[in-house]
Amino acid sequence: MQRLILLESMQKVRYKNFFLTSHQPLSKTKNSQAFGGQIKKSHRKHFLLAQKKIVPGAESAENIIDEGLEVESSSSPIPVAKSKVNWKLRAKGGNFVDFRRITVHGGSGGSGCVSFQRERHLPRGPPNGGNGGHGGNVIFVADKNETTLYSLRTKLAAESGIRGKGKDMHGPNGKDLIVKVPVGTVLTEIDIPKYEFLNNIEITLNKNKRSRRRPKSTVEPREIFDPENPKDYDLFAFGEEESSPEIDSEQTVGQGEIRNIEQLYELYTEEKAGHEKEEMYTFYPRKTSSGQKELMEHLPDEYNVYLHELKTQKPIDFDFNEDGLSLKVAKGGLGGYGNPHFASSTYRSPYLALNGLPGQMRFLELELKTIADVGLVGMPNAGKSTFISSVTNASPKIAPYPFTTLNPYLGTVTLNDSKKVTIADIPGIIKGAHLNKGLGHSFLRHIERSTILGYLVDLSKDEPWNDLETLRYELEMYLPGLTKRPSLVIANKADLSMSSKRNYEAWVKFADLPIIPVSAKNGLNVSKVINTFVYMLDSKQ
Ligand SMILES: Nc1nc2c(ncn2[C@@H]2O[C@H](COP(=O)(O)OP(=O)(O)OP(=O)(O)O)[C@@H](O)[C@H]2O)c(=O)[nH]1
Ligand SMILES: [Mg+2]
Repeated sequence: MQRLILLESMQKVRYKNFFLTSHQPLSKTKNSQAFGGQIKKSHRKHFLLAQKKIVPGAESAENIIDEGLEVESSSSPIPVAKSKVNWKLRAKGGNFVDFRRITVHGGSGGSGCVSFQRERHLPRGPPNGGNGGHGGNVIFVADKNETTLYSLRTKLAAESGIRGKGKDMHGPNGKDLIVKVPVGTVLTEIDIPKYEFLNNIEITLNKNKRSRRRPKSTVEPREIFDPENPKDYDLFAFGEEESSPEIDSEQTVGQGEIRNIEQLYELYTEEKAGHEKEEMYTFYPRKTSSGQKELMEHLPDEYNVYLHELKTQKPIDFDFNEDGLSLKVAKGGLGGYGNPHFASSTYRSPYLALNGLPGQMRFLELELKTIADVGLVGMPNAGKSTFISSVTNASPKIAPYPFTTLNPYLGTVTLNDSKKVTIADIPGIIKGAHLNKGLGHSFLRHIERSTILGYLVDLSKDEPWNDLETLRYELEMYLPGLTKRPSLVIANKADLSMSSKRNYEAWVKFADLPIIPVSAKNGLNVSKVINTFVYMLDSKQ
């Protein structure tokens, strides 16, 4: 709890920074008003607690904060950046999203047109209705420049095709919707969401407005109190049997009353199936001669193939594990044929055209699982971010409190022979992470796909091997067999105290994994770790 408050107060300080770098310099009182009076003494106190614990010259910081907010901003560990960057800092990783459920909808096809050529001296010309355009598809493409699923909309729909027009004017096709997703996104199709909470709610679907009224009770209320009738003592049981008879479900649906959303859906499709054939056609002017009925018997081949494909389609399960991979996730509906398509030697003036088909609708689950050669696994505050920023081009925030990093960061080390090793800084794992404690699952999913595991342990702690055991236990509980991957222990903060040295000497005697003592902060021994990673990667291939 206290940690949370600490983090919160740090956050507030960040906000202060933001406002202070904005155009008008705010006075102390104005500034606190800007947060609805949120920056109170209590917050400052918590901030100080954090400072006192970690920063040696905390007293001076206290004075500064008490004197005024303007001065405090300069003592803050966060660099004052341009407004755009500041905006990102304010969000504190809020823009990073690695799990989404979305709906995709292909565009509907445009309808075909019923039209005939009409000229001055040609009163009954040939049919010339244009075809409708096809609906656009929804296509997902893996893009290495994308890092989060944040910007994806919950409902994605491609453009619909335009209907055909007279004079053989075909409707244009709807544009495909291309959606960029980060590399490492795993896509799975899910069922139509079930609204189980609605089972307890009675839904009424009445086509007839009149039937919406409550049925009148057929029983006349008894006026006279009958001492021998026990029901007369219970006012609420009065007329109960007659006014609310039990309705069996079949009857309910028949009457237009339904109990839950599934029934509603079934009813809808049943109703639709009845008119399915007719609904696929446009008639003009609403006449169905026997000849037209014959035409309706056979759908065009293209339609049949399309409908068959839709019916036999398997649920999507796709991994965008490489840049540029693409997948069509929702098909656009076919455009309908215009009336010239139905003309034949026997039936020269067809008064019907095909409607466009609706686009495909799919419910998808997207999960972003970072792909890296090495995944750094460690307790909060062990120095993972310090390590990655000392060896790669990544620059995650480093601060002396737990859970500084809330999203994975990817860094790349380019070696002399232009080989590249990608390393992922994964947020801290705590005891019980496999039970989703401390946002465990959202962090653990990023470890799943690392080829090598680098356990980063704080060597200056008492019995640091316990941390390693906790980490391994959590990984194994999350995904059995995960710890069997090639692994290495990076014993960090070896510079910190004599206890680090003692711990290391004791640990190597019984350790079952290679341990490399490093000081990430001072960049000592880190190249040794990278070389070991390269060796492990090479021997795995
Ligand atoms: N003395 C010393 N301090 C270190 C070393 N490595 C990291 N630190 C300090 O340890 C603190 C935490 O470092 P981070 O890199 O933010 O730790 P983290 O593991 O990324 O922490 P979370 O993101 O919260 O999980 C910082 O104050 C670092 O300066 C080291 O080798 N020696
Ligand atoms: Mg970190």
